[in-house]
Amino acid sequence: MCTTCGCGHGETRIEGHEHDHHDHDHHHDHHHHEAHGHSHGHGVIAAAHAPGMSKSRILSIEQDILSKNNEYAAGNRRQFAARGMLVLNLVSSPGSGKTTLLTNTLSQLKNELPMAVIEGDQQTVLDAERIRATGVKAIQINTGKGCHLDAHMVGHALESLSPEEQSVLFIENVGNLVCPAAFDLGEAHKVVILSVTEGEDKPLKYPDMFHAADLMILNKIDLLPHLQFDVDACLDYARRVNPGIKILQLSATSGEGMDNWFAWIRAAHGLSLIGSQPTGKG
Ligand SMILES: Nc1nc2c(ncn2[C@@H]2O[C@H](COP(=O)(O)OP(=O)(O)OP(=O)(O)O)[C@@H](O)[C@H]2O)c(=O)[nH]1
Ligand SMILES: [Mg+2]
Ligand SMILES: [Zn+2]
Ligand SMILES: [Zn+2]
Repeated sequence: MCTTCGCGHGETRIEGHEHDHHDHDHHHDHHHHEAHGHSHGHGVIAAAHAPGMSKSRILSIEQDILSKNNEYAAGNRRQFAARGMLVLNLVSSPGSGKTTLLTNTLSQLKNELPMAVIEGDQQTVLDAERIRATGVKAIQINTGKGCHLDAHMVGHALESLSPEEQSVLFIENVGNLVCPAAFDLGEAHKVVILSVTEGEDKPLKYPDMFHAADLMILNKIDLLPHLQFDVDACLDYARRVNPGIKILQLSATSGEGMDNWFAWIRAAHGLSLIGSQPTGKG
């Protein structure tokens, strides 16, 4: 169940993770770093948009879903901080080039930084297989009818993935420029990828996502000579929605501009290491 679009939920499958995922409410309060063998589903409420339900009832269900998600996200974030990990949540519409960007990034940086990937799609393990082909470990979450990853799914994926201390964890969200904006996964930054084939107006049409992101990657710039895409207007729209957004232009296939992205990752990783320095409390 998605609070944003009201789409289905409750069919989540995580590679190597044996939970039942039937739709039912569950109130367990487990910590995701502890193994747990309970059986529960990930669908919080199956029929929030049932006909006849009052607006205030729907609103309270939505608030409940988001506040539960925020609790799980806070737990993930504590775990990431304790392990000195940099976690990036990659969000975009389908096909903007998230997996291509990741495979090229992993190939370039794997001898320099420990890295791991959580892949989110409705169906298939294709993207996780593309990632694993680089030699970097990855785990696939399939959301079924769900339209975004949530913090609870990510917590369970972490149990199977067990990323290294001080690693960079990339989370590729389900391709969707709307719903993933509302769900904190515990990441340090949302990174929104927009490709030039999508049109320069997307930051204005889907402002929540561009508002939620700290970095925007304008991808597929190798195609600009073939398109009518106004780069300056696009950057202006993104900054209107989010004046603080950092923007990088690159091509994940030609490699142009990728060095700036690598530099951004190195800088963010350095900050997450500083954040995890012992405070003297033991
Ligand atoms: N020309 C060009 N094509 C690209 C670039 N980046 C990705 N592509 C192509 O865009 C298509 C989609 O790329 P993916 O990396 O699968 O996109 P994605 O965002 O992971 O897609 P979903 O996971 O399905 O949302 C593929 O055919 C890529 O080869 C780029 O910089 N330039
Ligand atoms: Mg992908
Ligand atoms: Zn949705
Ligand atoms: Zn659980």
